[in-house]
Amino acid sequence: MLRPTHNGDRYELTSPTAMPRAAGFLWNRRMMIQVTCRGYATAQFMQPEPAKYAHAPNLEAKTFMQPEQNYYAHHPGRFFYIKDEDSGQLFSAPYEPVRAPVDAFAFSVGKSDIAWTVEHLGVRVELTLSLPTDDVAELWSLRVTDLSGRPRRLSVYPYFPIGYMSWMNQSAEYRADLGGVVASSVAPYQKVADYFKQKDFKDKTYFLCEEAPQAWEAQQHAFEGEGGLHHPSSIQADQLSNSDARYETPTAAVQYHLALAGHASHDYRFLFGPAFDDAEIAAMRARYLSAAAFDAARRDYAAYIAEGRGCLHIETPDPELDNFVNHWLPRQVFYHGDVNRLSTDPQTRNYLQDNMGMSFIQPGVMRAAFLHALSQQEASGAMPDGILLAKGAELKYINQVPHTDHCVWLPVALKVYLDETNDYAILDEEVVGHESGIALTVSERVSSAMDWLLHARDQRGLSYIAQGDWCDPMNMVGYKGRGVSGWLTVATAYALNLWADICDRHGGSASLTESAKHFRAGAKAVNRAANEHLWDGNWYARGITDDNVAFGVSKDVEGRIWLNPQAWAILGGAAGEAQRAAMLEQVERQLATPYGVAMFAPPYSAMRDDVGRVTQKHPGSAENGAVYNHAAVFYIYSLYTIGEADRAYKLLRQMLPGPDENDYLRRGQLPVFIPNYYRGAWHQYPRTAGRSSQLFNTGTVSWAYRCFIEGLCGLQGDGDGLRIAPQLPKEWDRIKVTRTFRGATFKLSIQRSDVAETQVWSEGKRLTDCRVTGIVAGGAHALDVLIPR
Ligand code: CEZ
Repeated sequence: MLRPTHNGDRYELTSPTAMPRAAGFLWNRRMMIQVTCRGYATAQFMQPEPAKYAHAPNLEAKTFMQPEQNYYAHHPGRFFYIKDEDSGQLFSAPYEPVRAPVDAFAFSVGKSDIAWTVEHLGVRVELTLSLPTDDVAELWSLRVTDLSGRPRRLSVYPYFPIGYMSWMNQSAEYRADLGGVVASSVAPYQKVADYFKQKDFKDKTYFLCEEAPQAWEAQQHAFEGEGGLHHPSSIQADQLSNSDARYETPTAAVQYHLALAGHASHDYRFLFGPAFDDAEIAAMRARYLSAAAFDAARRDYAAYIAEGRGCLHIETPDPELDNFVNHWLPRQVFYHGDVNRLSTDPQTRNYLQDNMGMSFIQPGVMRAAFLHALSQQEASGAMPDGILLAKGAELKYINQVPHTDHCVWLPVALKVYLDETNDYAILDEEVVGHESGIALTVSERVSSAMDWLLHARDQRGLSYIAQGDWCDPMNMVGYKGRGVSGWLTVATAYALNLWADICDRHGGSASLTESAKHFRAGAKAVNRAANEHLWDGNWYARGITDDNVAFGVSKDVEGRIWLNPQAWAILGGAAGEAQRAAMLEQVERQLATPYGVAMFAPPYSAMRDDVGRVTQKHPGSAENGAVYNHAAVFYIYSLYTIGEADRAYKLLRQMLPGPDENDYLRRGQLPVFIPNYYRGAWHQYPRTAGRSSQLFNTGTVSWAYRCFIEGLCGLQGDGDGLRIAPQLPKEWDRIKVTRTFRGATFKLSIQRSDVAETQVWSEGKRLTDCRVTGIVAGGAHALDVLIPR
């Protein structure tokens, strides 16, 4: 039902019904599209805010990308009906809207294209979707082949619904001069000022056909008639009716009469996308709509995706894991780092962590992003809620709600970058504040952010939460100005310690040495406060509300134990050994599920108005006690820092769907990305536990990649060297690893042996401290690593 193909470059699903929401996604710097195995699609492009060119049939709310999207018959999608003109039988590829039980089905997700092969009624339909690298458009190719061996008379109908474009003005017609259906609209607005903002919008949607069709429908109702999408009236007729849409819902459907000799094939190509005017549509046609241009675009786009190939290749006893780590995880890291989730105002913590992942792929991108983020630092040292990326961009949605954690992510992300590059010169770089015009060095700015964190604490020494921390919907713990975050408190200690280390390593100046002392002392004080006010006996509390009620504590019936404070108390050093042992045991006892570790438990069943809207989400979904992978990966990373190799690996593996079929079915997702969550509430709602959110936007991936590189394989940059300290799970005897690092290639064979401690051998010599130095770009190192049994 499910298998990797093409040496892991593709993943194939051979049923359209087993995992109906299984999807793949493609993106470039201007657009992204997610398509399900059954043909439903969600696409958006940047102008510069996210916009759509294929809409739902009703007025849609504008929102950020949501988890667990539902699909329904009229959901936007890309469909191809095939009618046998001799028998009158009908089916559609990939599967919707007809849902005929097809004879053969393969949904094949590649890194730079998505393809289907569907066979029914003695006909094979092959579809491929790819994107150009720099334009907004979908490139669709369709091949129809006879399998029966006899001459065939078919009708082929691509159907690309365009949906409800605008309540002000929408229409569509077939344009013989442009060679396809063109729908036009006016993006709705009411304020005069918006007219000037929107007047250059791409308000047209085109569906262009390389080969002119025999007939078409441009109006949704004319297409469907009384037959409905399963058996559209216009398809029941001999010929589509050549309709137009005049303030009626536009659609794009065309008809080809196709006579095929036995075993013969016919190829079609289509272009679908938004445009400003006819001239742009004509230009897109000229640029892309031919066999040669499709091929060129495909090669070009594959080269773009290959830029994200990552720095790690593993061969372990788990081939499914290898496939994910070698092929798909770096791709998802690259997506986040290269296009910032296609947002013009990414949340500061997302922006920093997404770029943190780029340290492993294109460190220059992380460097530039880090400087850019710092340029938006406020005079107080605080970081804003979001980082503006485009001219005229504004803080939207959650970025209008004050969160207090954004400074924490500066040293966290910087540490990964410095380990990967040893580019300590970045600390002396001057960054001009975009509002103040004042130039300060990176180290001055990070120090002032750390001082802001130290300052934003109450008289007990605990960090204020305002209307949220890492947990966005935890908006009512501190909205009156007094509530504190347990997680942010221990995370502040982690950030301060990280920054103190960085200052020390950079060394040189007396002021940096002073800073290191100052922040280390600060971290100590913060940790002391955490232990005094937040330690609940076996774990740390999640926070203390405005009205001085500790929550996330043993007496809570819901929301009793949260993962984040435990993970970051390990990282930041608040937790001593005995505390860690107690926490780990409780996490296992209360938060473990077969699909990963839950973010907290038990989930809330009703509003707690001193915690906030997180408690109003459905129990087990999203932040209300799901296996929220971002939180899980913090914990996993923290386990690697204390040598808990087995616990860490178990949870890391659970983050990926599979490898057994039942697990795939339950998660409902292909192992080509990590979703932001799997449903939790394993005890309360076992039926839905494990279900994937299908949302591939998640801060998880940079950390997950880091866990594989620095944790499992133990290959972490360290000043001028590479430290080697693998942490294999006990069930593994040996692995092979190839890691590129600072331009050099390391090939390692890691195996268990009768040694008391890890030994690293290079060309017959044992390295004294398991650290390779003298690394030069282009160099090649072959290492034998022996680890204790
Ligand atoms: O957004 C993510 C954020 O992008 O939620 C994380 C947070 O750390 C990330 O920065 C945890 O809260 O507002 C909401 O209720 C949403 O659920 C968001 O919190 C959530 C999005 O669904 C994910 O894209």
